[in-house]
Amino acid sequence: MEQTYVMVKPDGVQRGLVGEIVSRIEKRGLKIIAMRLNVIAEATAKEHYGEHAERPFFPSLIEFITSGPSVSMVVEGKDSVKVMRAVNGATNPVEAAPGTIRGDFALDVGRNVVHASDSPEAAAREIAIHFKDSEIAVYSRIDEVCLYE
Ligand code: DAT
Ligand code: MG
Repeated sequence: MEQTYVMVKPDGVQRGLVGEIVSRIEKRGLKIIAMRLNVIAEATAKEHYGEHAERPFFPSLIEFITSGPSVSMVVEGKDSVKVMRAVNGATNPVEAAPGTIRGDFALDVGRNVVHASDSPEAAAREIAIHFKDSEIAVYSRIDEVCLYE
């Protein structure tokens, strides 16, 4: 089973969307195997978004992502990287399809509510940035016999 890193960004927390977003992940059949609410440290945010360090929006992205509490998760399931990107919708919410989190709850690319890793390699890197091994729970969900063929 594949793992991915998911974040409800500070705008999602402030707007009371944590439950809605967690619910969508759970109902899809994906399993939450780690979860934490905290204010991400600046150095952690810069490491997380390292690939964007040279982009003009990088300073405002770091300021925003560290501006208040966010919820970090490790999510596991079949093709979870691809599935979570689809659940989140397009980066620019204007382009995000209705039914996706961004397509239902966001309008501005700089306030797009959620993050999910864009590849299995990025997922492994991001999970290691945000969680220790001991914070990740290995367990079966009782509905897995119905979810998977
Ligand atoms: P994603 O979050 O879909 O993986 P990304 O990795 O390209 O998208 O960018 C990371 C975040 O940076 C994105 O969620 C919002 C912000 N961002 C991206 N492009 C931006 C832009 N042109 N202007 C402002 N913020 C932007
Ligand atoms: Mg990205």
